[in-house]
Amino acid sequence: MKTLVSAQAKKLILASILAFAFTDAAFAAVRTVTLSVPGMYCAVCPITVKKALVKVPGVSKAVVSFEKKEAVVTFDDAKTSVKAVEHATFEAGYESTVKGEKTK
Ligand SMILES: [Cu+2]
Repeated sequence: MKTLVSAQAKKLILASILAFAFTDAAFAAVRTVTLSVPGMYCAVCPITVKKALVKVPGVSKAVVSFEKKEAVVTFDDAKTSVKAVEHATFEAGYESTVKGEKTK
């Protein structure tokens, strides 16, 4: 009886480890980077930058701050890259460089 309970417990532990691993894998590709966008000179600039960023396939979120002169971009690493995101702001007329990456 004792061994049966223990086997069930083991199964349960294994199941939760597997569930956790799958959840982690599903989110592993999502990255959030902060870009420095020094060329923004007025309140309309961040709107232009944001529009350019969300147009990139794979970008799910872009928060652009005129005050901080930076853009916080969340994207799917499997669909796009930091380079592509930087290029998007460049195409919109604003050069950007990666300042840092948020890690979970
Ligand atoms: Cu402007």
